[in-house]
Amino acid sequence: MNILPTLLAIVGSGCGDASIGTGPDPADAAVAVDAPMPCDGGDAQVVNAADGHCYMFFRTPATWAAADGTCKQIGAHLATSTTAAENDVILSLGDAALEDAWLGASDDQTEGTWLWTTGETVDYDNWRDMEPNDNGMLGEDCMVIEMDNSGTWDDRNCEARMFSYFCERP
Ligand SMILES: [Ca+2]
Ligand SMILES: [Ca+2]
Ligand SMILES: [Ca+2]
Repeated sequence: MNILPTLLAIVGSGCGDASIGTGPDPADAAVAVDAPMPCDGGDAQVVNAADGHCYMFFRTPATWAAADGTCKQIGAHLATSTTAAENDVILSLGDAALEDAWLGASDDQTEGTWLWTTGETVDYDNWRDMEPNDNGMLGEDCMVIEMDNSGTWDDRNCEARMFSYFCERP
């Protein structure tokens, strides 16, 4: 169920859809040079109608650093959730059965100071009660969105467990 059905445009969950219209016609190719990159990475995708950002959901679990690297390889970054509306868009793309997924924020540099990897400030926040808590001997410096808990956030150890993740491309 989409939370914001009128704001979202699901653009498909597979690759190589011939209906997208990126055929080899030379005239089309000339027009496509300056066109934005198609929103077609990962296992599922959504375009935020509010700003055109493309979000891609990767189901295969990875460490936070590996997920960050995968996003960068495709010209994206781990998703940054800077408004409640954006958090809903990201949540709508996820899978509650997978529980948690990485977002692109960390307090690895300075404990307790959360930074988005893009340099955006963490003004809007959606931490669950009592989080972030830097739990455990090794601490917790990487952010997940709780897909099974209305999209609240928690800090998790960046390497002890692997999670699914969201990439975002402006
Ligand atoms: Ca964002
Ligand atoms: Ca921490
Ligand atoms: Ca925590």
